[in-house]
Amino acid sequence: ENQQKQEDILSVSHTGSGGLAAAKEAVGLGAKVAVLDYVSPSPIGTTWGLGGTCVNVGCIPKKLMHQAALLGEAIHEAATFGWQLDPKTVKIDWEALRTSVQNHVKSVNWVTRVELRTKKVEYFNALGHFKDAHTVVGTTKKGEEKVFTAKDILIAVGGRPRYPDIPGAVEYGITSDDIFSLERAPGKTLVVGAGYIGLECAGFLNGLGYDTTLMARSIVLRGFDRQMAEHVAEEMQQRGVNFIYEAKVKKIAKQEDGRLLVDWVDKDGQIHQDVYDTVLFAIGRRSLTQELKPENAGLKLIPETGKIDAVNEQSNVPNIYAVGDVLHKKPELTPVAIHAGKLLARRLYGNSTEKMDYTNVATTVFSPLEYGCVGLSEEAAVALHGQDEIEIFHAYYKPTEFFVPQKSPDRCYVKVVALRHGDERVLGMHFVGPNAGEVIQGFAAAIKCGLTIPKLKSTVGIHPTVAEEFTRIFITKRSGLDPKPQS
Ligand code: NA7
Repeated sequence: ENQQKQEDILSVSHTGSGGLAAAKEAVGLGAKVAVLDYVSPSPIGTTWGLGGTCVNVGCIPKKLMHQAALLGEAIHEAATFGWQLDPKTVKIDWEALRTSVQNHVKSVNWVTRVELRTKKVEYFNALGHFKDAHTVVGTTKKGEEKVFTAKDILIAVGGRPRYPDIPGAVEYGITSDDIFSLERAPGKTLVVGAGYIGLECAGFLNGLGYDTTLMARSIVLRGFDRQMAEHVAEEMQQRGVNFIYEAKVKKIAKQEDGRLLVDWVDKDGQIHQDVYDTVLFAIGRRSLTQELKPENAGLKLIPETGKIDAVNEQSNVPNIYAVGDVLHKKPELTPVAIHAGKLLARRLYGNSTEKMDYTNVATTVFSPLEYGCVGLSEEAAVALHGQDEIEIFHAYYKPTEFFVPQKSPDRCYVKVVALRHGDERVLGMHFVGPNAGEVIQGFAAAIKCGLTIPKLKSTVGIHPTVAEEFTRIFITKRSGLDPKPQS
């Protein structure tokens, strides 16, 4: 079958957040839209349904497993509040957790499918590649080809986890593509990579009670505020995650008992061996752009990363656009892709001129003690404006709910990065503590509105919350005063 399909816009997208958002918006504006979607199985054979990384192997299952870990913690605290239970008998049933998580994911897959149908977006389960700038060939699982021509083409294929080039990595390692649907309990786990995903996975696995080691080749959370990143890592260490810094895995082999023998080298070149049940790689993600045969359309990629250097989501080919994780130097975050996709559709098929603003996007690392931030890190602000022009407000705080179970508040910390002179505009806000995402979201809106230090200080807090800590800041780093709580 070689059927020619003509569209206004074709989204090659794995039905990820960005592609879907653009497709639905474009249909609403009267465009004829088709979406190509295809998930290649992971090396161990994991595959999934509609909705892309966020829904299937990212934000959604991650948040649920994080929540499962938090609940485990809460059970232990509950006794101090008078709940009669025996914490010693409390343990996680991995199969039950996985089933619950996957049931939710499947329900979202279903809703996505129905939505595409009701919104009249044509959906094809086929892997796309360019024939020319207006033509894409989709190949189905059975090897059948369908040809699509479109006025505009949107690339929103996102990325997949990378594997290191070492013996045994692809054969025996897993990634975030596999962990949320893993058949067996992960057991003793080595997480390799200290980015967002590595920290989150190590955090919830440790919280669920699995012996967890995180191996970092350099620092944790590159690109984030250094002090906050260290807080997150120290807190995880305190909770029992074993950190190995400046180390690299050299080889993975399978023992006769099925467990994995890992050779790794430390910073002095010393070789070590350890046995794990699971090795999870979280060493970054690769864009799926090469598979698109971009050369056939004249589409240029950044050679080192395969990413697309778009201006207002438009690539070097005028009718080819891109949103989401395939974009060069843009945040790899679902809501960013959704927002950019919607605005692009409105510019293409509505009369809008509104462009995507990629600055001051808030985000949260769902580490056991969460880290939410928006705007500039301390380092970035100083690099941009100079030390003399930047004021850093900071404070440690004790969440009220930490007192009864006598939880350590050592790492609960807020930091506000602001201009020191003029209107004292707030450039960045950083929060380590419970519900960091909920806390930082509202302040992100305030920063969009031009929040200043006087305005923040004149905001009345809600007591007792953790978010109110931002309204109580008065100690600057420059003053040298102790930011620890006095009580
Ligand atoms: P990131 O944020 O790119 O982090 C990758 C991490 O893996 C980082 O700590 C890297 O260390 C480390 N890394 C990279 N290559 C290797 C090799 N070969 N060996 C060991 N460690 C390595 O990727 P994530 O997957 O965590 O997250 C990607 C996005 O998904 C993120 O933006 C979120 O939005 C969700 P480095 O700092 O380079 O020394």
